[in-house]
Amino acid sequence: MNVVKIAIIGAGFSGLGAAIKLQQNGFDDFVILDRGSDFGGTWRDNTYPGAACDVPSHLYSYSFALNPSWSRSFSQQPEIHRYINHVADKYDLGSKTKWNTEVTNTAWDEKSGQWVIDTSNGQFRADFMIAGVGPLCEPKLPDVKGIEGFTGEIFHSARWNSDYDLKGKRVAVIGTGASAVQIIPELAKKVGRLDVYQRTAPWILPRADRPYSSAENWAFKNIPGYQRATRATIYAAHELVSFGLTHAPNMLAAGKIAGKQNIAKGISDKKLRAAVTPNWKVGCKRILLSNTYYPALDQDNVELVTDPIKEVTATGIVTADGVAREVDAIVVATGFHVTDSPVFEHIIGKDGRSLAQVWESTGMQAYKGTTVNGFPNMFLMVGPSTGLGHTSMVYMIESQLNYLVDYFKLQRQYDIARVEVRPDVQREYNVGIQENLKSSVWETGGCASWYKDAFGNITTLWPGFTFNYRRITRKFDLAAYDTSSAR
Ligand code: N01
Repeated sequence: MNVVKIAIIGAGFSGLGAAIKLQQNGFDDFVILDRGSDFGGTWRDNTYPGAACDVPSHLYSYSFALNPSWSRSFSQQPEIHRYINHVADKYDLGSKTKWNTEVTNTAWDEKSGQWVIDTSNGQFRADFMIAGVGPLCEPKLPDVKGIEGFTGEIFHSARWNSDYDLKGKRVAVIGTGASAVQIIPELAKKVGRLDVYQRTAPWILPRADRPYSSAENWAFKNIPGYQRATRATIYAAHELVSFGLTHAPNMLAAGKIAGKQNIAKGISDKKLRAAVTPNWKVGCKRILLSNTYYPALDQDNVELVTDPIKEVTATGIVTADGVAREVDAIVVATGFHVTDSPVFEHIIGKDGRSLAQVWESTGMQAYKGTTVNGFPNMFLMVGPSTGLGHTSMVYMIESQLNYLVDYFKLQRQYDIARVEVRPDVQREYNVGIQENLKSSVWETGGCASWYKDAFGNITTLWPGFTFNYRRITRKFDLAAYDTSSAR
């Protein structure tokens, strides 16, 4: 039996960040549990061709571990993965991590005041549990008739099979979201034929990506404050744009014009231009960035299929118009279980009910995206209503880490054994979140998206400026919690 004070589940940006901050503040009795074999989380798992971040490198990194050597303004997956591992090495966190350790169940044990964590590598007990599993980690497969009977190669974008050579093959990509628009231009270069199955056209704006020159990297490294100033400028621009695109009509109109110009620039065929023009407001779903997606669709070996998929056969895909397209491989880029993640079924609270059961009737709810009534001593990283469409999640993660570390300082000071957010506080907080979302484009933009749950509520996104989230997480507000110090 492994007993620790704090168990951190997940070795991605959240889990690693939590470990570093705890360690820096003198909390060394923790373990990180991860099902993989190195750091990176989503940036380890998403190895599809073209994988890159839509947030500029200087902002999409820890404020306490700046990297002056980013090779591009928007980093690609291998570089972000290397960065995360470099940071983990710097803080020597490999030795605190149990690899290939899949968490299968976690349950609060009121008697011992501990979380009991079952893994593929034995059982752990911890006084506190930090769940940094990531909201976009459980691949979602499309509910399409016959898909299990396909005899060719088939895999999800987040489980890329790099052993399968797609060169010269007939390939279908299902989906046109953030992952697909990065994959499609890369596949179009090498496959024989590419069928792109679009259910809803996305808005795509130009991507201002470029390599950094050695002079710029020299300046980031050697000129005091230059990298921080660059980061602050990017942060401010993203805050304004993100708020504008989600709330201000003028910005929405400007976004639509820019999106249409991007289509006109990338596609020569009028019918194809019409087919990729969305019929919902910019920003309602995640805005995508690409300079290569539209030109790829315009290639002779690529076909955009807009008729709905009727079924998958052993050898291909049949659409509602009766056309059958035979393929060697299908890439499923259909996103993730976010509001219905199977992870929620394996977190069991004080009355024996899982997070999935508790949220079945209310949708995802937490206090400050972090603590949940009924689940004492548990902290969710990137929990409900903390996601973002247009700026860096690392900023939100660091805000949550402030909140967590402040809690552990209080815990040490007052010897707190049990902490549980009060139900009234959590309820009121979530009413406020929903109120703030009402005027946002995510509500009013006329689209369906993974931002919404089965009730049609947006329980994934933070509704305002991110500095407001930073403000409310600066200090751990003990008054919002029931606590006890007697073990
Ligand atoms: O997934 P998605 P994703 N038949 O859910 C379609 C982050 N991310 O992996 O729009 C046919 O966005 C679905 O169609 P529709 C980022 O936060 C970031 O692409 O629902 N199609 C949609 O086109 C992002 O938002 C980066 O009508 C079906 C697509 O599949 C999140 O991850 C890169 C279907 C799913 O799109 C998820 O992105 C990658 C069906 N049955 C990911 N079911 C960067 O930073 C679904 N679809 C760049």
